[in-house]
Amino acid sequence: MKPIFIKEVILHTINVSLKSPFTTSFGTIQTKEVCLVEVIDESGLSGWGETVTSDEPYYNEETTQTALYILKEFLIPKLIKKEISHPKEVHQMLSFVRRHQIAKAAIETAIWDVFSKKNHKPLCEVLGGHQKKVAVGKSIGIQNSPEELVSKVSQYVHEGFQKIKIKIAPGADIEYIRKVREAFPDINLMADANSAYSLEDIEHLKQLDQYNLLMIEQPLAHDDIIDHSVLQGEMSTPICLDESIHSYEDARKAIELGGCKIINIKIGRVGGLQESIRIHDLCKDHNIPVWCGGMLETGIGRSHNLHMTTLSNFTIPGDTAPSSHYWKEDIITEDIVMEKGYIQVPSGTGIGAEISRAALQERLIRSESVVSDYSVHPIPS
Ligand code: OSB
Ligand code: MG
Repeated sequence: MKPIFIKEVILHTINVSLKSPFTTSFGTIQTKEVCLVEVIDESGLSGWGETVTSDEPYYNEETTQTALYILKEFLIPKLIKKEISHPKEVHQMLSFVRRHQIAKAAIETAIWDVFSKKNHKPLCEVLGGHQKKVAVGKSIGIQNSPEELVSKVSQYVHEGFQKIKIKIAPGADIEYIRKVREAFPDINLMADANSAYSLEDIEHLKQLDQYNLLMIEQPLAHDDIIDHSVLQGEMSTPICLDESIHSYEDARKAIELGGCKIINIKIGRVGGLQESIRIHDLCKDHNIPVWCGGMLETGIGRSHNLHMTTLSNFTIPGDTAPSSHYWKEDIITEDIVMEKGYIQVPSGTGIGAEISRAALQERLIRSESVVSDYSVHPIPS
């Protein structure tokens, strides 16, 4: 396949607003800044990625501003003006920077997009995926009452979503799940705690076992694997890890320790598509199903998620609802559409989604172009 040579990188910082606030155990999101990364190859083709950060370091330690800083000062100087023979090399090239996975993923995914376009292939084909359509689930933020939650669930079940994920936290958990399960005895239902509990809550959490949940996502600390393995020993509901998994190595250790039975793969959280593929393959070898988590992305990030989800071990519906379900306006020209709970993977080259320059302009805070590998910092060769 043809290599690419990065001539320019443009960082477009935009502002996006949610249709309605999204509440998790760490807070409420209403608007956020996102940095769209445009990588331009010497032939003039553009590839797109996005920072799947929020404005505050509450889900993990990165924010949109830290990602921008790391991109400008370290990651772009390392990659610009270089020939890249395959995007699978990029993660390794960026390993001189410790962590900052979301910043790394933003540019790595843009490189996968431009590379696929240059080679006239849809991204899923370059990734090795075969599924033509992906099953879609919906993540619902914490609601004011169990009744409001049941009405939201009802709406999404009727729209055809194949899995319903409910955010829980102390005070908004057992009763909320019980009411939803009573109203919908047979749906694929799961809970996401975003680290709101500790091992002291074992007896409390065990009450969830009676509701036949597909899984409980990240009940304990964001940086824990060991306590999760203790909890898994006590609970029949499968534990899925989200926040704890930042790399292939984290996944390997979690599986070895029995800290989870399912893994949520987020491209941003693990530093890009190459690391996502490695985690996917590792899980497949260990009979650990995976699914694609969401980070309230725009249509760009959502498109990357769709292509990744075509890999064979993505057997559980992902949080891949069209971004138009969340944001007032998207920045891609054609809305992603869900039909009967599935989204067709775009067949065009790369991610198969086009940026709307008009929508981008409307939401733009600033665009910064980088054309040189100059940095005040020593960048290891
Ligand atoms: O834990 O999965 C999570 C959003 C922001 C931060 C963390 C999470 C989420 C979601 C969003 O659940 C789901 C989506 O994007 O559809
Ligand atoms: Mg989660």
